[in-house]
Amino acid sequence: MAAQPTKDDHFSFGLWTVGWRANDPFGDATRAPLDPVESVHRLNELGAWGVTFHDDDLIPFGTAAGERDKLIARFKDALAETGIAVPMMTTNLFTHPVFKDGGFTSNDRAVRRFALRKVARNIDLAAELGAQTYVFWGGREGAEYDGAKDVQAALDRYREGIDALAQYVLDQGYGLRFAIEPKPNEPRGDILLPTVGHALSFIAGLEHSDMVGLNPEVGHETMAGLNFAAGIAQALWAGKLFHIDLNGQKSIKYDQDLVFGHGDVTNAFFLVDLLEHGAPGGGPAYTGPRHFDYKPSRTEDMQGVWDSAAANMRMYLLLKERAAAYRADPEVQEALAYSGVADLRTPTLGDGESFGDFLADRSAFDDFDPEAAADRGYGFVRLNQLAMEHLLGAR
Ligand code: GLT
Ligand code: MN
Ligand code: MN
Repeated sequence: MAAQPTKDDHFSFGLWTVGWRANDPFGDATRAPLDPVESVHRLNELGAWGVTFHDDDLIPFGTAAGERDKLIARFKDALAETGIAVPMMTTNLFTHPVFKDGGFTSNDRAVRRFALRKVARNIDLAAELGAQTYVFWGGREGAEYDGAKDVQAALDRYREGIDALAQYVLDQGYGLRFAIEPKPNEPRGDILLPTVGHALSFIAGLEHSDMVGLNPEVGHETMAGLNFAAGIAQALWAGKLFHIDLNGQKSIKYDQDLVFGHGDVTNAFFLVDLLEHGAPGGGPAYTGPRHFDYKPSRTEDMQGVWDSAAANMRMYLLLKERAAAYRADPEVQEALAYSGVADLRTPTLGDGESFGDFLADRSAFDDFDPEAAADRGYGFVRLNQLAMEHLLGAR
């Protein structure tokens, strides 16, 4: 069976994942608070490579400066003792009631200025800890009522905030890139930049669009009824997959944040296949952190927390092993060829062929036999059955 995770696998976890106390809108917390220093040690023992966090995960909101320094110092000691990296950091602009109408896009300008300042302070810490990616998840950037939010003005303010912070990073000479995390709803009724596609369009209009990419989450795209692996393919194609939040989600419902692969396991298989190998016909693979953004279910005690953390990594490794077997199977290669999957990489016009040449090519139209071409079967079901057999360990 699959090897134990090692630091070479680049598995990372948010402090807020294992540290989630399992309070939900209907019930109180079921677990005691977890010291971030303990999380670093436990995750290290399990084979993780990195931890990520919001400012408030390490330094509770409102902590005085002296106490803040102490918390950072003892956290740094834990990092040094374990060799655990901090590849990504982010800001909490959603828990404190001041952000109830958002951070960058609150209708209250003073709140927007406070939010910007809170992010800038934590960006300084991210640079100090050597993070490469800074995530923006705008969970409160949205509305419940269509008349309550001028969406176009909100997008202007969102852009203004990201542009200003990108300029700050460049001026400070920090080596950070930004990654926007889409989500369609929850906690707001509707959230701005609800999907990968919306966020890609927004990024294209930014002043420093080259340093801004995506941090898509399995559950969030699934909540919108979208195919996560297909969204990731487009993000890779656009050169914008800067980071990824792996977890599990069963269909369109509340954000479940299950263990990776415990939702749509078929989509998770093709996702890992894509991340590890790139598209079957060629194209870029993913080289960034394999980051888990899950929540240990409310039913779990602390043993269940660490078991579920380990389960994320094991699911990834098992799927990676299965995907490698799928790719290496000669019958799969033959089925891929029969299906014409790699043929789609061939440009539709010939090399150097002008549109005039194309119009003059009788074989493209006048002499083309659509009835004969329509007779072709593509063999997609056979190909998918081979994938399922590999996924189930039947081959
Ligand atoms: C929050 C959210 C996640 C985001 C985190 C980053 S915070 O837990 O549910 O999806 O990735 O802000
Ligand atoms: Mn997430
Ligand atoms: Mn989620």
